[in-house]
Amino acid sequence: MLNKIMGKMKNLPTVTVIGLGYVGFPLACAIAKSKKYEVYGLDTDEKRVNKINKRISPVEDEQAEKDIQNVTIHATTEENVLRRSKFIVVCVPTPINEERKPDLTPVISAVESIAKNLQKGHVIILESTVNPGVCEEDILPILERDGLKGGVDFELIHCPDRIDPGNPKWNVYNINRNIGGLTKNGTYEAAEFYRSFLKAEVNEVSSLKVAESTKIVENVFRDVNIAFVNELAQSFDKLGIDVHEVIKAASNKPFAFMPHYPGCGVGGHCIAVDPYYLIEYAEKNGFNHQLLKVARNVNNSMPHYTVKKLVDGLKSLVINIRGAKIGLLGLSYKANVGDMRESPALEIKKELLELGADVLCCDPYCNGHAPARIKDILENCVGVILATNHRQFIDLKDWKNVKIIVDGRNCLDMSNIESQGIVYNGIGRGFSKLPTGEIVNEI
Ligand code: SAJ
Repeated sequence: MLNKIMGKMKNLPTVTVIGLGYVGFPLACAIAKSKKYEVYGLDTDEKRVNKINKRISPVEDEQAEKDIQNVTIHATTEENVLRRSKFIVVCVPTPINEERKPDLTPVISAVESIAKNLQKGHVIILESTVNPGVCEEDILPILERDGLKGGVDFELIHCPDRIDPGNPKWNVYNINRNIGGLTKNGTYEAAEFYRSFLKAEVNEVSSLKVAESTKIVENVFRDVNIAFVNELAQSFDKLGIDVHEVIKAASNKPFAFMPHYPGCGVGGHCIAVDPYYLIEYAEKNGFNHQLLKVARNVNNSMPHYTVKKLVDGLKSLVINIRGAKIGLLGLSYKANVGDMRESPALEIKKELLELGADVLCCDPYCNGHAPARIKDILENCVGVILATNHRQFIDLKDWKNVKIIVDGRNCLDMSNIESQGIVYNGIGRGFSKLPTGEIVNEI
């Protein structure tokens, strides 16, 4: 109570976070927890706003769910709150459209709201992941439309988010940040703002483009390395070498090797999306990112590769996929979260249905979309594809009536499965050994 009164008496600087999702909401909590700012949250989703004002977290985030109990965030749909904010932080999605082209609509809409309420002294910070050039070529012209000058009347900053949903160790407080802006002084002022509520290092870089490029490079690095092991898995499937064991062995090299793991595909709103932002911008500036495109194609081919393993495995058991009951374990894009954006499991489900399979989906984190229980699948399905390595699936032992399993995340106990006379196929391991021990080699 005293803090509240003191806060009012101290006339704290005001911060507005635009976009109260898995990036913006934990950030707003962290800023509010410092008790150095009056924090507003601006979102177009009324339900989300009402939840926050009732101290309910709108996202699955352990730290934020705790924080919201002890901090005050004034959530609103009213844009005029921007007028009285010193700092405005934009944390809206940067998706791709049907043609896999960048879609800046949410960013532009947030920037238009700011432009309508722009004041001298505003520090405007974009956290959303964008390709280099977006701040200066897409955002700045909108903000300067009515005569105020960036770097003079207001600051434009980029501080890319690094939230890793579901990560128990790394959160908004302890993940290092990079920050760049139109001017050196503006970058310093924004960096000091972040340092006032974070424990992590805040590294000032020399420009907006360098800041925009760091996050894209981090995520493209991951996509290319995943594509490398996905291609390796397809090669080692032919060679009968367990790629999972090879990667684990290579990981004991104490330097110059960073393990990534093959799987049924790459999902999520970061790794599966960010490369397209750089590919598109580079192309517009005369460079063709061949490697990035090949990596995207390899990763996008993995859902089909996974379904083909099931179809070939069923064939070797003289079972036709048409009409067969097939269990799909997992719909979300990664373990222990309920986010299905760009999830490879959705591609797998679509192809199974197109092949005429009778598909039962089970995902404890997306049960509105995947109502089947694990036991329904084990008792009724002849084939199973595991697409997401949720904790509820990885220790499954008694597979009851299942005849073939395709382990899309190489996370199941292969020897236990084969000891039950079930055909096991991983991604780069397992090779569909029949109960007779013969390997089905047309895969
Ligand atoms: N995946 C693989 N093999 C791997 C790693 C991931 O197939 O070796 C798949 C996952 O199954 C998933 C997709 O790739 O479908 C993305 O997985 P992810 O672990 O990269 O998770 P994301 O998308 O939540 O990525 C976030 C990113 N964080 C930010 O953008 C701030 C990313 O930069 C992080 O590297 C990543 O978390 C992380 O390291 O966990």
